[in-house]
Amino acid sequence: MKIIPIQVLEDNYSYILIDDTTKEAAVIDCVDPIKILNVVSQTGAKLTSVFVTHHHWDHCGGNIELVAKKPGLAVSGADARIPDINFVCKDNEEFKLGTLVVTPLHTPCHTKGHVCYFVTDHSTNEKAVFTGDTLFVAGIGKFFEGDARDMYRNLFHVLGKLPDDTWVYCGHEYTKTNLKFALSLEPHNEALMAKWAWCQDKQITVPSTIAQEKAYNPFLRVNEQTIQLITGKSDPVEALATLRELKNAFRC
Ligand code: GBP
Ligand code: ZN
Repeated sequence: MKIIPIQVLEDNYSYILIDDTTKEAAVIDCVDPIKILNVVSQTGAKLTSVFVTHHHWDHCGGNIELVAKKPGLAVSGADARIPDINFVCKDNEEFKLGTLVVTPLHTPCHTKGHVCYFVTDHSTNEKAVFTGDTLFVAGIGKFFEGDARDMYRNLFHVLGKLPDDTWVYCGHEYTKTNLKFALSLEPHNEALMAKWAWCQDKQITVPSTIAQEKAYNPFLRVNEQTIQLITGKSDPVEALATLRELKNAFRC
């Protein structure tokens, strides 16, 4: 599979996902259809689908214009607030993009209808997950329509169960500010220091991997003693709630 990150708006990511075998393509989160169609046309692939992570306009505000330009697109998601949605995907119910296998993972919390898309290429054994505003590099999304218990499930029972070598493609470029917050909590975490040094001259910091996120993302480390001590919470769900509040208040 081929994945092309496209920077849109101030700090959003859209992605083009291409099945090398059939040249079928999907766009993950479309807010700037002109930009998307330009990139797709340069690849020679055929755009057949839109995978929407959640209903916020910066992730699907381009749907209507895109579908008007390319009638017949399959628009997948799990929230009736998504413009032009025509395929409501069920949790864990696989579908295909060409030869790629796509597993929608329901991850309610940032919004009630949030979906992450786990994609497997069985011809190369590559795996990728598009995490929208649920999991960022070194951070997570705000809890607009859920609570810490919901996010704990998303992080530890859903995304954290994916293979360690799954590539993580998130919905915003927030890496540097997320790492600053993480370093304020765990200044001696080696994986964190290494990621901080690595990202300094990078404009695009995706993808990471599930293994990397487990090593430096504080929200995935609420079962570690360091994070429990700093939050003063030995219950990981409570620690997660406290971390979210600390991040909301954090100014770098
Ligand atoms: C900052 O503090 O650096 N740029 C700001 C944060 C995702 S976008 C902006 C912010 O709040 N971003 C959201 C988030 O989850 N951030 C994680 C974090 O700060 O740790 N959005 O555009 C946001 O989801 C939106 C759109 C929100 C429509 C509500 C509606 Br309704
Ligand atoms: Zn959002």
